[in-house]
Amino acid sequence: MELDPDRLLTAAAAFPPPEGVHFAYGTAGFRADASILDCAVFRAGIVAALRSLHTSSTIGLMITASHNPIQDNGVKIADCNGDMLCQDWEPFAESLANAHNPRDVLQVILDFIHKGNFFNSAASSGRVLLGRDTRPSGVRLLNAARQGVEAILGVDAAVMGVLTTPQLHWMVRASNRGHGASEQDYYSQLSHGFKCLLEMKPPGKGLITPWDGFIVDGANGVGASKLSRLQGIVKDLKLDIRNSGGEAEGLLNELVGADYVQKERKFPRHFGHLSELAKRCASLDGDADRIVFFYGEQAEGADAMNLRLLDGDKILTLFAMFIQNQLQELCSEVHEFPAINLGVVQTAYANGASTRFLKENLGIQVALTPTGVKHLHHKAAEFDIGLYFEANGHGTVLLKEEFLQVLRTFSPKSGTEGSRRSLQRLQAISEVVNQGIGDALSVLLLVEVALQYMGWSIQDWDSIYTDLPSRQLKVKVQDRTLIKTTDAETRVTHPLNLQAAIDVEAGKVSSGRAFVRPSGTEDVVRVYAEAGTQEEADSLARAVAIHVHELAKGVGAPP
Ligand code: 16G
Ligand code: MG
Repeated sequence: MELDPDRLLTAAAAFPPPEGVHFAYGTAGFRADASILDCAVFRAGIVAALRSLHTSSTIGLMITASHNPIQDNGVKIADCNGDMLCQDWEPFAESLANAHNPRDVLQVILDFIHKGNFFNSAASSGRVLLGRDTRPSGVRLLNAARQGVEAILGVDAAVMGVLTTPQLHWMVRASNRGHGASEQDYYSQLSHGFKCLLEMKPPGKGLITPWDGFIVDGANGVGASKLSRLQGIVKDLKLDIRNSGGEAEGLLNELVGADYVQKERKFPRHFGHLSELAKRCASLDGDADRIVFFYGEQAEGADAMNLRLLDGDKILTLFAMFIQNQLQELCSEVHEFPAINLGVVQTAYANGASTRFLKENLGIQVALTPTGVKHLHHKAAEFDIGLYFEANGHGTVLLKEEFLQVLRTFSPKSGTEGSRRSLQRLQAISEVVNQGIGDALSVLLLVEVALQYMGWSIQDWDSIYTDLPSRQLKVKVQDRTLIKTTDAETRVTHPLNLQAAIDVEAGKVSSGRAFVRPSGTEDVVRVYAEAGTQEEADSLARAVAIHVHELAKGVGAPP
């Protein structure tokens, strides 16, 4: 590769940094009020271009602020496998975003190259796919990203337009594997896998409950229109899409979307009719990389409806059961099939009831990682089939390339027609899931399939286990980075004595469990508690929050 300093300096001069702002590379890139983001996005374009040269492959750059309000925006980079930017590059991206002027930008790049992070053998040409969600600031910021990419000699910026985040990740992955990588190819692959799975349903399955489709909250974001395109292709899926971003429907992420439903436990706007709410409902987030499911249940002795939430833990459990069933059918009859390592990955936020169910009822190994999709994704990639979900609804299924190869080439010598079908079903599953990143559209299809195979209504699915009552609180402290954790954030090592205090509090309630961690997206310490009853979970969370406030220099009144 060859750097053209003049080209870079001239391009960088058009994107001066905003005064007094420090950009931190958060869990998934840079995010801020859209009015101050041009410089950071331009420079993220440079990072994506260099990454493309370094890996000799196509890279993606997405303009979105996910579930944040409409006036915010952000930028995320998709790496060559369609997953998130390799973590070794995050400090570089952050230093570049915070360089004071064009000369410093050049210097940060040269330092990075000289430190050996950049091979001399890097390619001389590269390509970055650019996508954006529906935010009004997206057009301007995508242009800034394009200029950043083009500031690096030899790298092309391909503007893919309005996409969901997972669609862009999918395109990067497909393109680097030499597969068709257009938006149409995405719909074709997902719908093909879905159709095959429905066709291969064992006899008698899927007829127990009438399949009424889903009422879907599109969060007034990009997911709504993409889902409606998917629906045009997938004939067997009935969807009633609301909050699709029309003028009369409201603003992106305002009182709608997966984050709102999961955190507030409230119905999104335009889900008001009591008679409908017993039906299957789903909610996407603003860039459609998360989904949660829900339905309404008549509250005892009241007119109101309670919201019953089926979060990432429930989706994970459903998928684990569905995939395990396929494997069991296959392995019980096709004896020569190699042993398969199936595992699931959760974070400490996973409800204890889900973890227990997965381990004890299904006998599946459960790994825990710190919060943040990148951690879960990498852990899940270690299994032949690895499933991961955060409770907030972000997750997917990963099938190792070697395992897929076995599926493609294996020809069973024993077993029934049904067990052979399991092989094909696993292959079809790999078409429906997005192996780059969690994808609301793909998860919706797989949930429909899994429910039909199980013959379950949403209420049946909900009842596989009962969540332990939980409570989350936030504590404001002087410096949240002083809180240090270990064991996938389940234990605190600093401040000293805090863990001992948490242990004592957890021991005072039935089935008590609590942990604290500094947030990666907000200036607070988060407290999570669960226990046998809601009162106990509430009191445990409060007691732990008070200890955090005392031992970690809380700001303001104790919680
Ligand atoms: C980000 C993460 C999400 C995580 C959340 C935690 C990605 C794509 N998103 O939204 O996975 O659950 O941060 O936020 O990684 P917190 O650190 O403020 O609790
Ligand atoms: Mg999102």
